[in-house]
Amino acid sequence: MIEQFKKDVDTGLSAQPKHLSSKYFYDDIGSQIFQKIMAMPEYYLTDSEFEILSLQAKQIAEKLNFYGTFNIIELGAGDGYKTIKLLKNFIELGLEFTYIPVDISKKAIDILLEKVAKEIPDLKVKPFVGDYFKLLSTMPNDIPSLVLFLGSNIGNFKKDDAQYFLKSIQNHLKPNDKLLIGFDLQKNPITIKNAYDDPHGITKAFNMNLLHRINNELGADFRLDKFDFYCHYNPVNGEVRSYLVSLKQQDVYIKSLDKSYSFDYNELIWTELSKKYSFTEIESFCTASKFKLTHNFLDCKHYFIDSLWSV
Ligand code: AVJ
Repeated sequence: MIEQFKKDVDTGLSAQPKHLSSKYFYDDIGSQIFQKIMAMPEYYLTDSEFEILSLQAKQIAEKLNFYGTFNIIELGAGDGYKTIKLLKNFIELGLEFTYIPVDISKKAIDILLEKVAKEIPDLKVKPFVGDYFKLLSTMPNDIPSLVLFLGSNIGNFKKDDAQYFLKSIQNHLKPNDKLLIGFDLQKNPITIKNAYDDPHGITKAFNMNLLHRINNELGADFRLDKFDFYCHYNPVNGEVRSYLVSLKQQDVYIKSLDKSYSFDYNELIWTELSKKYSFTEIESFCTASKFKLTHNFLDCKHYFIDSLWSV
């Protein structure tokens, strides 16, 4: 874990242009900041997907075509706020299933389990801490699975990586299985910009936490007041890109790598891609990864899609 982190930090800060991966945002502090992001009114993604899972659970259940018991496998379960709504609705509809939340963070799973036990005490839960594909390859043949990959988490992947990831999921599924995957749609660029360049400084804190983490875990001496946050949305290609900006020419020493890194005045570190999709892109992702598109579930504003794919 820490070895991979060290390696990725060294690679990213030695590269030209510099980059760090958004997958390292989510330590305990980062996960808490992300909860605050999801609660911001500007971060419409939460409300849009919540609406879909609240109001269209019955329609989703009908399209599943599952008879009898099934599994719901959630990849990167997070805090479960939106999923719990879906699970509750499914139970009210009389569906019978086991919920299998999967996350690499034990702490995230523990928090989720506590919440689920409180809100849906009768739910059958079989949590898994570890690699998504490890879990998928242990699933039995006799019971179908609905795999959830919600929240537009796919938006963090570059195109080829997203393609490879979806294809790997497809390879691990059985003929009756389904995938419900969230995509944030292209929309008025101002709406998108406001969701990421927020006036509260929460998204800035989310990015800054990466430097804080490198200081704490790798013994670096990043001076957080000498970096700022910048992000921008390009409506031509649907990409939100987030950066940290060096506010002066400076050197940063990382103890556990015993190495210094130079930053120019105004040099950028690219931290995140949050891709927004068109319908055509979603369809071609689906076909290219050998899935069949069963149905697109949209919120009333048409901001977000939960797309249901069959094997
Ligand atoms: C969790 C990847 C969907 O890209 O919208 C929120 C993370 N970054 N604000 C996103 C995030 C900045 C989020 N995802």
